[in-house]
Amino acid sequence: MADGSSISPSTIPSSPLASPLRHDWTRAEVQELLDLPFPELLYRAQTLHRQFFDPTEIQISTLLSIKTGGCPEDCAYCPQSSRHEERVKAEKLMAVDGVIAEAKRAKEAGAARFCMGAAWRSPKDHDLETVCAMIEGVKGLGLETCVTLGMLDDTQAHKLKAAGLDYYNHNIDTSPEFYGEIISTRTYQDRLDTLSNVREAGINVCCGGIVGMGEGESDRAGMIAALASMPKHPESVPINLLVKVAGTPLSTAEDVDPLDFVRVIAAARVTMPSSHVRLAAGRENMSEETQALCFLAGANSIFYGERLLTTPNPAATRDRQLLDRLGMRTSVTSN
Ligand code: SAM
Ligand code: DTB
Ligand code: SF4
Repeated sequence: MADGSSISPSTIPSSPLASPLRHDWTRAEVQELLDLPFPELLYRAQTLHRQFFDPTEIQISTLLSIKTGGCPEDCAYCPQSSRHEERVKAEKLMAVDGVIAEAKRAKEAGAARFCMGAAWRSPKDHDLETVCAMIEGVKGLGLETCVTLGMLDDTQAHKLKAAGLDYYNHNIDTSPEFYGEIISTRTYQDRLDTLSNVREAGINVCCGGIVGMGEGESDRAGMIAALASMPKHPESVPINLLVKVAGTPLSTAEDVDPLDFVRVIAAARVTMPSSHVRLAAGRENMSEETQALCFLAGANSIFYGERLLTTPNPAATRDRQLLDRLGMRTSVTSN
């Protein structure tokens, strides 16, 4: 971290409003952002946030695991991988009716978007038909829809689009260089290929990653630079703080300094100013003050409801209280 006296004129533009939407961010430039004095980084993030959004508004999405556990992939962070000492029991794909009933509850609790996650490497064709029926039903309730089903080819992406899917979540998870330390059963390029199939089908992209997996600061910079140099920025950028789950290889990963986590949120906001930046997994173990700092740094979306996919999330009533304390409110529409 630089001290205030070492700020060079080149690291701080004369106007933080200069050219806000860029697609050519380098890792070195993002590293410079992460190294800025905290007040400077937050000022830049807030200035850009206000150009694109009302800083008092938070988008809220509710998650449901529609197919839990038994996943053949080896993602080191994930409790649903069948390759780890398994904590989560493998279940079958939920029935459409049960999913719609959960979506109704989420809507009544105030969610704007309903995100359905499946522990698959990629969906099988007959399962995809069922997921399409879920999307149609959830959309019929007036909720935005998001699914995360693993890798997709272009035909599958078009089927989801035809069912009315609004968003597809597929994370790059970390920097291209660190990726191989975390997952060996699919490549970083596989992730990019799915993202490009999703884009080409005309579905909005939800793509982000995880902080706290033992990556270096330069990997955090590399992850943000990779997201921010996509030809079109993901419309939603979830930044997850690793949820350390017993039985996974990352269960004993080192804690992240909360202020460093806030810096990653701010760097996402500065580099992708028109995207929703989601303070995603990890809030259960985060102080409300750190969450408030994340909102000040430009986070404007959260997962809402007491469960993520398989791990706990703060109760909706607690989140309502926190937003009230901060004088913030949930947004009715989102991108
Ligand atoms: N199987 C699909 C896939 O991997 O694309 C979809 C579900 S997967 C659980 C979705 C995302 O959740 C992962 O890409 C990862 O970023 C995030 N995730 C999973 N386990 C996590 C954990 N323990 N802590 C934080 N984020 C996690
Ligand atoms: C994302 O980036 N985070 C969510 C969602 N997309 C699918 C998942 C978080 C999972 C946390 C661990 C669990 O609950 O199993
Ligand atoms: Fe499977 Fe997704 Fe978990 Fe990886 S992150 S093990 S692909 S459910």
